[in-house]
Amino acid sequence: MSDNDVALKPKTKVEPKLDKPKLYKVILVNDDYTPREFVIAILKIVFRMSEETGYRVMMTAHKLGSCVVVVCAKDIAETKAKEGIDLAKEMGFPLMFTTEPEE
Ligand code: TYC
Repeated sequence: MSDNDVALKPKTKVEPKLDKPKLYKVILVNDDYTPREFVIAILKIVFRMSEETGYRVMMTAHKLGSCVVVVCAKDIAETKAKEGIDLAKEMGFPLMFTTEPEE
């Protein structure tokens, strides 16, 4: 064995275990005042939904009290919820979106 035959320790790279960022639900909340067509329009504009999907989501919230619109990163969920609320407020409607972490 020559002097150069040194056993090299295998390099083990320690990857820090990063927690997966939590996903957030944007929830559409029913109310008695916002017109159905306006709710659908907001879902189309803010969440890029088709008329048909917007109708189904609106009707689900109308009948059950609320409906999950989308699940996404926290900052996007909060921005979209605020966009929807602000657009409705501009038109004088109390339409509400909330956000909450997915289980
Ligand atoms: N309930 C409203 C009405 O009858 C329509 C509506 C649906 C409003 C869903 C809000 O999230 C909502 N005009």
